[in-house]
Amino acid sequence: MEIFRFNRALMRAPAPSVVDGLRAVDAGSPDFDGVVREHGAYRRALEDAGVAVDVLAPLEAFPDSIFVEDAALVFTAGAIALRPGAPSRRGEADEIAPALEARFDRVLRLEEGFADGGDVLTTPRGALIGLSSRTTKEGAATLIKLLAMLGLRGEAVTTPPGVLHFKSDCSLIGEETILATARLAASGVFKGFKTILVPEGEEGAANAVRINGDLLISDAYPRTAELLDRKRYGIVVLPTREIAKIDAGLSCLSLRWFA
Ligand code: CIR
Repeated sequence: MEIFRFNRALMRAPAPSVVDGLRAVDAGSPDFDGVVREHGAYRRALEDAGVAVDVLAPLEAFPDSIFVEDAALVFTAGAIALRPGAPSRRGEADEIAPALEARFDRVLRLEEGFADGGDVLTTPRGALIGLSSRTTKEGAATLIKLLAMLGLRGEAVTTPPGVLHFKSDCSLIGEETILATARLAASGVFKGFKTILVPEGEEGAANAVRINGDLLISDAYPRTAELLDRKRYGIVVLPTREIAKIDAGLSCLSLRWFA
């Protein structure tokens, strides 16, 4: 399936400052070595799925910069450097722009409003842009214009209150199928798609990553793993205990595209 066909990815190595990453609720800081291990396991999973991974140098000044998904969007047609909504993350777009310039013929920049890539779900019908505490109406409207320049459709939708990013609560796992939390699916935003709901209490499992034939999911959600395994998804279970302490899931650790 075209939409899941990837052969290139960008990641950023964790800096020791990652232990100070943003979090909504402080349940203790992640362990640096643990983050490095989770990052390494993720990288190997991408490589096993047939993707060539470039890992950018760590940025001590930006604790959350390993979550490269929030600073940019990447497509075969080109890349967009975004404007992350959290003040401490704003500079990440400038930091990633040269890496995008080196890899894409066309790099656009979001100049107005704010938008995090974690709020953008790309589907075969276009991109759903969740308005959130990080992505503003102005950012979404500007992004829709930039997506159009790359030949893509964009649409602003809502994110449930209290949810960090739109994709914290959903992922595209089949061309017509979205894995989602009940609270997000209830908003009606996935009309026309098939939805698979994650079991109650496993909301974090909705942030999964489909790459080629593999579906990367977190090891913290056994009931979701069983459900997806029964449906014959090629699941690859990855550790996320440390990055979860700073509100991260799997999609945010990489930018993926087909070149
Ligand atoms: C943040 O709050 O920005 C980071 N601590 C976590 C970002 C996770 N990114 C994502 O879900 N796309």
